[in-house]
Amino acid sequence: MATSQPDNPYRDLDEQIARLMKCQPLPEESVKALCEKAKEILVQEINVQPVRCPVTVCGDIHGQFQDLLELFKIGGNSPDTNYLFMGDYVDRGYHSVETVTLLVALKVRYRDRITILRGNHESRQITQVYGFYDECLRKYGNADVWKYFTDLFDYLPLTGLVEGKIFCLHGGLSPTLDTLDHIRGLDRVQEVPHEGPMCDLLWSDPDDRGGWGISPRGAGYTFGQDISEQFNHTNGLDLISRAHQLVMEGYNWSHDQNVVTVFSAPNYCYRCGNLAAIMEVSEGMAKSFQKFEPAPRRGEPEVSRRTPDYFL
Ligand SMILES: [Mn+2]
Repeated sequence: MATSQPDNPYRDLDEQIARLMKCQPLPEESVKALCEKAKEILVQEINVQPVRCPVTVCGDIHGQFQDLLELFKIGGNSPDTNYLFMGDYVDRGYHSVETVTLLVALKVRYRDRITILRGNHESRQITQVYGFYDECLRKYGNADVWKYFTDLFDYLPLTGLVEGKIFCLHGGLSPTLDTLDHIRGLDRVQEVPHEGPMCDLLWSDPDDRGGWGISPRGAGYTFGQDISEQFNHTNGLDLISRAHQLVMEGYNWSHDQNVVTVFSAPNYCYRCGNLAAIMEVSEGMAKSFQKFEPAPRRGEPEVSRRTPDYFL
């Protein structure tokens, strides 16, 4: 009897990942199957998904696929490096399809090595305005792939918790959520609502003013240092790590180091001139930041894109 190599049960998925790493979209049927598998995994995760260190925490990507490859060059490849992504994979950039497909494929392949949270752009309504819907139509000729992904987005966890100490989420705090247990109790499997606790987690921003404020974005709130300090104290946290805002150096401490903003899309929208960053959390929970510049681009149009209105 001939000895044969045992079949790699992940052969197809590994081939898909290799293809995606070359920025080639998958066939529609593969995306459908991938989203079904991802849904089975994500439904088992909870609203405050526990994450172990060491882990590298990343902010907005926004379809900047070449810059995501640059991120992996700086931070290490998945699964050699554990990753926690804080949302906003799609919209704005030219490669939302390849970006979100790759991250979802990595999640399916290495579920314990990568955590993908929901951002305010992982939404049916927002993606119809800011690019992902149009990109799906352009690349697939119909909206099915957009529907597979936006149905999957409903299952993404809202927040992650690194070793019980670093609370990670896309936007910020909510006046209706005092404790992590409140967040654990939310029913998250739905489109991002226009208001309320789930909306706030994905839309809010820290502010220099104390207390709660009206957000200029039209969704979520602004919250002051007093709010962050109280939340961290109540929940035994060291730090709130969040994304959602362009910061020119790629990361930015605020609220006396109770809050850090991490933004991982360099030269955002191919025009903002900012650095990107990732936050590495070591085995001993030490934090260090790696900054990076945009990947060199070839053959992509140097057009000016609409400036994101809600950053103003
Ligand atoms: Mn955002």
